[in-house]
Amino acid sequence: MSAFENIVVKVRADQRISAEEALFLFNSNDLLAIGELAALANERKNGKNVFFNVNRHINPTNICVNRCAFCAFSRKPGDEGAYTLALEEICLKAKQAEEEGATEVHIVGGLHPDLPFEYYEQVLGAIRQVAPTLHIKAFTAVEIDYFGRIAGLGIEQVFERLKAAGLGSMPGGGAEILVEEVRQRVCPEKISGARWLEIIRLAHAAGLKTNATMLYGHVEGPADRVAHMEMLRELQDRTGGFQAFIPLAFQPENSDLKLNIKGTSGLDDLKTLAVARIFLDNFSHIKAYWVMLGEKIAQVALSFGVNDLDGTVAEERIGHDAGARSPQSLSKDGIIRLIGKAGRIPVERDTLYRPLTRVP
Ligand code: V47
Ligand code: SF4
Repeated sequence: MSAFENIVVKVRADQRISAEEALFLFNSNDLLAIGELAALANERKNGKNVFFNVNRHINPTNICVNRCAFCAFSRKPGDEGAYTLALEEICLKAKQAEEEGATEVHIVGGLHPDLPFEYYEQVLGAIRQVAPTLHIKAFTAVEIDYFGRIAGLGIEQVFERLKAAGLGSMPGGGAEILVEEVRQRVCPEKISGARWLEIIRLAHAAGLKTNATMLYGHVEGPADRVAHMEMLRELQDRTGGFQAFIPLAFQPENSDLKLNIKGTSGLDDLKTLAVARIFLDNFSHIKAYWVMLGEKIAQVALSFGVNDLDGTVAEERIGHDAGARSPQSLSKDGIIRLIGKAGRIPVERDTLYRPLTRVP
């Protein structure tokens, strides 16, 4: 049997493929065969259902002590375009989101040099007060680690305090590529891959669900992507706390990596999503984040193992500061159309993947 046939046999039998086999798939250009296998793995878990939610992103500040080479969002204090939202502005955005039918706010921002930990507690508390029906998905593992350091608290205490203030779950950002040599090249000041995994383990232990992302299409190679996913698969075996895996296609404009790196290709985007679906057998959901992929690739991805299109998003900044050509938000009807035209069943979900039945 060929190496590929061996993989087909395993996937059909619902068996786990090895890291070497995932690497073999990355190095193959037989996109349709890989996609077919990923679609099989996905349909076994999710049938024809494709999830989305109605959400809004709020980025309280873009001021950040780090300078990740891929990031076009962050600013130093006093830089042109540097901002920090007042609590009232955050409340206004949350209230408006709730009125427009959102069920979730997604809150992430820079590592601000001066804001105290209490500011972040106040952000959560204020949103809970003005928009009590919203689920608050907030703060990457990178921010949680930072909060622990600025407040002089252990990570368990940070989670206790944030949960008490209204934190419902965490997004999957800050993972980038967990392999240390790659991290040293693209985000040397950021917490290590091992620390990212440790914070997420503690989040899961505190009862918080999280996602996991992978920033690809910069200086990493296929072996780094596989090593990254293998670390996630191992942690998921231990905790079961990950909900979705989200590959983030690198957007090169306005970042320090711009000069020598082009954006990802459609083939690479689809292959990465498909290999992820096949390799991460213990993740229920693979998300195509249309903001970075564009609507068209995100839609085609639904035939390559993907079962989640994220949400309406509203006011996305991180990808658009880096030149993403997608719109800043999609309407609920627009997402439903994208999914329906791909022959799939659109299912509006809440943050924890419970299907919602409500009058549109
Ligand atoms: O951690 C930064 C990435 C992430 C660029 O969990 C870039 O549901 C592409 O994590 N090109 C933040 N990506 C976004 C994120 C996310 C988004 C949507 C849903 C969820 C979820 C999480 O954005 C950062 C970093 O990896 N990023 N700069 C760039 N130029
Ligand atoms: Fe700061 Fe996050 Fe941008 Fe890195 S990716 S510079 S930590 S905002």
